[in-house]
Amino acid sequence: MNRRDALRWLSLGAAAEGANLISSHSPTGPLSEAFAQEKPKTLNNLSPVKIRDIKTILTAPDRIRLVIVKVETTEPGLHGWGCATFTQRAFVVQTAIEKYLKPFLTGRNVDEIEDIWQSSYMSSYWRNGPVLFNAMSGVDIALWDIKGKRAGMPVYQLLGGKARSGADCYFHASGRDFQELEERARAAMERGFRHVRIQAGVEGMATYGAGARAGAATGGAAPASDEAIGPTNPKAVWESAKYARLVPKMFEQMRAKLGDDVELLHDVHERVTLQQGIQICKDVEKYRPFFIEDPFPPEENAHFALLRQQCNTPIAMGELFNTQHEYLPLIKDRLIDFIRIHISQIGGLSPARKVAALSEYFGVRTAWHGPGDASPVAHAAQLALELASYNFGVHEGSGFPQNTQEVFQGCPEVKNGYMLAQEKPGLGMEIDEKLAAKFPFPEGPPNFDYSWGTTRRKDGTVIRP
Ligand code: GCO
Ligand code: MG
Repeated sequence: MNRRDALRWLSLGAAAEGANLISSHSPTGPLSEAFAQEKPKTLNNLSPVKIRDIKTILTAPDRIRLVIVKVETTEPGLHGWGCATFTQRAFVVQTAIEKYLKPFLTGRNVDEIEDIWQSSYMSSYWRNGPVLFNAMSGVDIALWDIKGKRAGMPVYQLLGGKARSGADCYFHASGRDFQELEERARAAMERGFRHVRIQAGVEGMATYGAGARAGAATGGAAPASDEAIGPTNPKAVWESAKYARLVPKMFEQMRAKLGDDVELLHDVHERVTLQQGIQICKDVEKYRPFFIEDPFPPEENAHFALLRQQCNTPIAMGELFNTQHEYLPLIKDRLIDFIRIHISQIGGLSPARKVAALSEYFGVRTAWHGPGDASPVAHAAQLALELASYNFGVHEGSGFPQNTQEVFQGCPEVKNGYMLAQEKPGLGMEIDEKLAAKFPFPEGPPNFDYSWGTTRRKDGTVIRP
């Protein structure tokens, strides 16, 4: 091509671009036209797709209160699903979505995921926090679902494609005693799980994740009467010293019985003193746990540096984190090995993919929070990120109960201990809204799970969850 042809080609290109800018109808005047997006080739001549409506679906197919967001668009039949599940404060999240994000975002171009996240983040002036971030997450994940559908590919492809065929999952095994725990862990291994979380009950104590041993105080259940629980009338009782001495014995027994092939995980759930947190991590080191989770509460992040100096036990932390102020120091100073963030808690897939990328450079792997109060939509979004991230660690979850699978059609499948993505555009899921409505939130005061904030020490002091 000689110089004259090149110049003619360039001027033609510029003219076409100018014309293109004039033709697009972005919502607010000439400036935004200047920044009108270069439409992807496949969508030439199609007007930008806008957010037409944002709906919140509250459903509890298996008694866990889930908050789902549906973003409907101006393109007939095109919508996206997102997870905004903050199960302990579901109604507040619903209000944040319906009263604030919906009017703020209706009419926006669905392609502008990052700007929608940033402008929503700024829109409340005061920002950072579980309610607003969960609300933003519902919209954010739904927009990624829509972008995958518009692109005709699964979301993991948008994030860089598969770095592995499936996500290795960990199974929750719990027992009121070691015998019961061993049986359940063995059953999980026979189902193909290579990672098993072990939680055992403590005699007479309201134990996290293991139900109480026979004759124990109620394990975090709602108080019998509507008598308000306070420092002078503790019901669900927890004292950590006995538990801190039991954990190494549990690991010793399970390692001896289950062998060396299985990866053993445990969640301390921040229910111990700082010294006990360190001691537990030191005492179980010889049993080579896959990770010990939440030895300290987020309020004591500074203690991880002391722990790091004393033992090499892999540490997982983060399900209670809301902001980078909490997770950045632990990641950049290599004080944890697994980041356990609840992705809707920080605002969805957009911020989570940044955390995944950041963590890779500091040797931290992902183990996103994924219990029953993360909906299948959140699991599908996490899975997309896990398939496309080099620094994947493990996926929390072992499949979805029947009712949940019927409401959330296209739940990711778990086979031989691996969670597998749906090879469909977007997140590959559809929610049966009619069926979802048949599972309203469980009735009865106070209409949220009661165990948090009601478990106390014998002297009545309230414990951290
Ligand atoms: C986990 C968590 C959960 C939380 C629950 C709070 O590691 O899975 O600790 O069990 O306690 O999600 O609602
Ligand atoms: Mg946990």
